Amino acid sequence: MKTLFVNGTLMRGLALHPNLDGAEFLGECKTAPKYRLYSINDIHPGMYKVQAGGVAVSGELYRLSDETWQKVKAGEPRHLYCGPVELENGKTVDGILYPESKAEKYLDISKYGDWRKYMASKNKQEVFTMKHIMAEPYEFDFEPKETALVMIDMQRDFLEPGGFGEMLGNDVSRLRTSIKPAKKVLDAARKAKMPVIHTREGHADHLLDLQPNKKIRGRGDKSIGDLGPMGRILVRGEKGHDIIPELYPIEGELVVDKPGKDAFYATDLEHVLRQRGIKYLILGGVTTEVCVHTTVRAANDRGFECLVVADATGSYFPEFQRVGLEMIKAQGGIFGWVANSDAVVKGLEP
Ligand code: C5J
Repeated sequence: MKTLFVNGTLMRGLALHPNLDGAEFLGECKTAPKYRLYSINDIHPGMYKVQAGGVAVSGELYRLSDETWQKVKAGEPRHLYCGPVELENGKTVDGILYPESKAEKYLDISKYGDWRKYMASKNKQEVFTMKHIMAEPYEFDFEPKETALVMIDMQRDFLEPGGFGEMLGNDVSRLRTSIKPAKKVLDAARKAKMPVIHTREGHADHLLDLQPNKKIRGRGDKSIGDLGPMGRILVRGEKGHDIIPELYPIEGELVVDKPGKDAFYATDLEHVLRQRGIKYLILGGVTTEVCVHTTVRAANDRGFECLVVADATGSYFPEFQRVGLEMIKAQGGIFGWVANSDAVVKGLEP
């Protein structure tokens, strides 16, 4: 058994640390005043230890089985490390620490000492300035501070020759036209310091999160979990499951792993968006009629205003691409708005 300090989660570990599934919540606590706290693109907090000028950081304590502890260590990005964290009561436990060199480029929020207090104060102080993107069926009005870019499933298994999409008999070049426009929008969002979230469709290596109907659908020789040219098909950690190099997430961007077509199903996406105060989503990705559509519909039902970047999406079927986009903006924008990448990039300019 291990005890782990987690800085600033919001829902007793369930929120930003899916790796903590199965951990026992022991209570809230503070560190000794020896740390600095950073906001990583306002998506999650990071902290590191200092020799002088540190503050006490609020967080939560968990008891973990050895197996969960291994999952936590394996699940954190490579540049994060687990190390000893000194608590206010003098005890030392393990915690997730951020190297000082990596934290430097992010906003120092140490004076709050608490991720939740920082987020609350931010929401109060900010001056809101609506912006517009020329879209269909009419202008998309959005508040940049409440907007996130969501890139859906830009994975090798869907976009690259040899992947699952091609094994199913599809022509991947139809999806690859979306890469350049998606990169333009990604760059514009990064420049505008807008939160960026990438999703990946896939399953744990034990496949216990794979519904039997999804496993057998298609009646192909091979299906999800079987060995393909890029590793086990749509299995997390395999080459084919990862995001294509052209659109690879940069540090601080959130990657949401989803077992379904809907990015809200069995993920913490909604919680992350709500706690960040996000109300508007700009979406690209593949495929238009499957995961983009399912996610946009789910987001719309949850009250998010969705703009789909037409040329940053793609389908293996030209008619589905056209009709998929039509359906979003039909009936006065029944699911949301549609615009081209140029209009989105223009709308994101300062
Ligand atoms: C599919 C997806 N098409 N990301 N997945 O199976 O659209």
